Amino acid sequence: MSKKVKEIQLRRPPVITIMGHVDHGKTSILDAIKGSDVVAKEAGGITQNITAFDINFKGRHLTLIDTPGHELFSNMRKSGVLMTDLVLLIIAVDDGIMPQTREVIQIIKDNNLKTIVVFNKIDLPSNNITKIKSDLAREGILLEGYGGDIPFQEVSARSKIGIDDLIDLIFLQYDLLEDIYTPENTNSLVVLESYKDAHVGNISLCIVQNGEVNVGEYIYSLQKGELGKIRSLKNDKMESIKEATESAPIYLSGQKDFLNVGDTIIFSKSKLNIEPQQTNLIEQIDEFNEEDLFAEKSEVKKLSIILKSDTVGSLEAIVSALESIELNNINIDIFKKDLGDISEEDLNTAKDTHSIIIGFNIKASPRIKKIAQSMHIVLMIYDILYRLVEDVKDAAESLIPPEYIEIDNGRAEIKQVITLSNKSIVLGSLVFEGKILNSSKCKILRKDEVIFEGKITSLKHLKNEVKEVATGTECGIIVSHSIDAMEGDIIVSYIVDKV
Ligand SMILES: Nc1nc2c(ncn2[C@@H]2O[C@H](COP(=O)(O)OP(=O)(O)OP(=O)(O)O)[C@@H](O)[C@H]2O)c(=O)[nH]1
Ligand SMILES: [Mg+2]
Repeated sequence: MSKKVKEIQLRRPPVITIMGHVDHGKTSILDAIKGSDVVAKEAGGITQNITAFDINFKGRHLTLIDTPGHELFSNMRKSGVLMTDLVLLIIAVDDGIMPQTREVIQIIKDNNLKTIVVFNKIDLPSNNITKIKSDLAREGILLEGYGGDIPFQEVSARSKIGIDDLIDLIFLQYDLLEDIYTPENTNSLVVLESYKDAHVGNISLCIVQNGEVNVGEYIYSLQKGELGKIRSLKNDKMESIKEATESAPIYLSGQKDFLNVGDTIIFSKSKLNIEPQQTNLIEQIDEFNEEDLFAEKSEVKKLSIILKSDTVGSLEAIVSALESIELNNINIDIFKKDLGDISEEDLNTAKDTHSIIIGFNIKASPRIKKIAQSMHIVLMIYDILYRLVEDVKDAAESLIPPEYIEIDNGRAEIKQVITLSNKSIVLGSLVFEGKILNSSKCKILRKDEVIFEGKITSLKHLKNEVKEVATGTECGIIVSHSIDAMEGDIIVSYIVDKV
């Protein structure tokens, strides 16, 4: 056996990340490879989480990482390539190069990643592969036969055409790689996603980078120092395992703190001395500022939010989406962000800080909902991220005070100022434009200068109180408070309306 062949056989399994624009069929390709049906179980049919699976094909293992294609999840896409050997860039042939295709191409270029372009949905009649290939060349992705050496495969995830050829191509390309990534630290994991389970506590989806990880070993992060001992390990099928080897996707628990996405975790049978370097991503509570409570009175209004989510990755995606909402004079303030279901403590914080509570892929028990109702706290819970973002935007917009404009009804010229025995002043006037409306707002102008602003409290025509008086008609007008009007002044009757 040649040295090269032997070396390849000793290599860890390839880690492959599936990327591309929303709905181009990433999860369907994963399903076709796995023979499962993940897509059918996804809320709204879109992927909102990073997932990883161990695939056994003709006796060889490979790890597949599925990433979301929706524009809101760019952080997750970046963490999806942390440990990748090869990216599958999925392009639906009926759609071509789209914004997130370009985003992925940028990630590929920035990280100098090996790539296989996968043209999906070739079962569809509208098929632009030739054009897409030249479009890709313009984006700097030069395919084999198009001036470059980037391989490609045509598939239909739906009809399962080209799937086995794709897996063969993945192994072929991986075996051709000169160097495969080996981190400096021995015995390490990389964190793809973290979440909190009500029973188990902190759980993280990790890929084993180096070494064999075992239950009971100490774990450390460079950011947080010692994190405790591994209590349990599960494989991608959620079965308990005792150990896992390189490239394996595993669910790790036992860590006393949650692990940041992208963190490198070091594991060791014996205790190590690693001091923490960084503060948490999830701040428990921002510094409390009394003035914040009164921010509503100032020019800038504030929508204060307590955010609860299922995973660190989705929390990051929501925070960056909410931070990018730009509204004049409205400040969206995430007062607290955390993992897990809504608790009584969240309700108390919401009450103290005048916040609303927004949840993503988490629950509020009937008891919590009832308490929230009695405390008049708004709870909004979602399982589709872009709907959450739209609703927060609407909620923030509802804080913007409407703008008002004045609409003139008509104008009259004062012909005579009469003081009655009860000291009321009647302005005998002639309407020369539009209508004067009883009970409307009014202004009195003298040479275009406003000398009075108030309301018409009485409008008479031939001694009768009337609702309105039209152009060319004489009338008697009494206004809301005493004025020093003169013959020749102009009365403007107007209403105020929202823009
Ligand atoms: N005709 C056809 N439809 C496909 C094929 N592959 C996927 N689809 C359909 O395309 C839609 C999107 O597929 P997904 O696999 O959810 O796409 P995705 O890229 O994972 O989407 P996100 O994760 O939300 O970015 C679904 O309705 C699939 O049934 C294919 O080969 N042919
Ligand atoms: Mg998907």
